[in-house]
Amino acid sequence: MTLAVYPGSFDPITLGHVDIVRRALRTFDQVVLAVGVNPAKAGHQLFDAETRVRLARQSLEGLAGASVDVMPGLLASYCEQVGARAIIKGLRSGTDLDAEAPMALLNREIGGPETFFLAASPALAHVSSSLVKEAARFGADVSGFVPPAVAEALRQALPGLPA
Ligand code: COD
Repeated sequence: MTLAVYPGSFDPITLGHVDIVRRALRTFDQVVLAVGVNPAKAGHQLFDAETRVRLARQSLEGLAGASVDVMPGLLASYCEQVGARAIIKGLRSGTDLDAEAPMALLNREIGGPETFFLAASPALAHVSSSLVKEAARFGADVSGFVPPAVAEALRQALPGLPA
């Protein structure tokens, strides 16, 4: 049984994230989407960890082999704790690679497993949680970029959004 951890902030989960989980499951038996803390984003989140986990669970419902967990600390330690053989990351651009490559090396050097990069699907490569939130704050319909449960949660968190 091969288990991979897909870590991120997931504030909130988007269709880009769901696509990465679905595609990772073609190679790994189980994929745990781990809702973690990115120190650069801490304090700026729209949704608390509990809500991000709930939305991720609703978004991955029915996807055999996928599960969702909270990762409050170090990714490498979490991977050891759950017996993960791989870390999954999605790459949308060269900018993502520049940010992710040092993390992959550091995670390996501190005892974590290898990182496997999946290229974003072209149709979703422009989608990010940050852009979705920004567009939603200004009243855009973002239902084409996020699962239905997330679109509903955004409507509740940002009451100015169109129904
Ligand atoms: N298509 C494909 N992939 C995508 C898309 C898309 N449209 N959108 C995002 N992704 C990918 C991202 O490239 C990333 O791989 C992943 O999805 C998650 O993205 P985010 O933005 O939700 O999450 P991040 O980048 O903020 O997550 C950062 C972590 C929480 C993973 C990081 O800070 C971490 O590992 N924290 C734990 C503490 C730790 O161990 N630190 C040491 C790190 S070396």
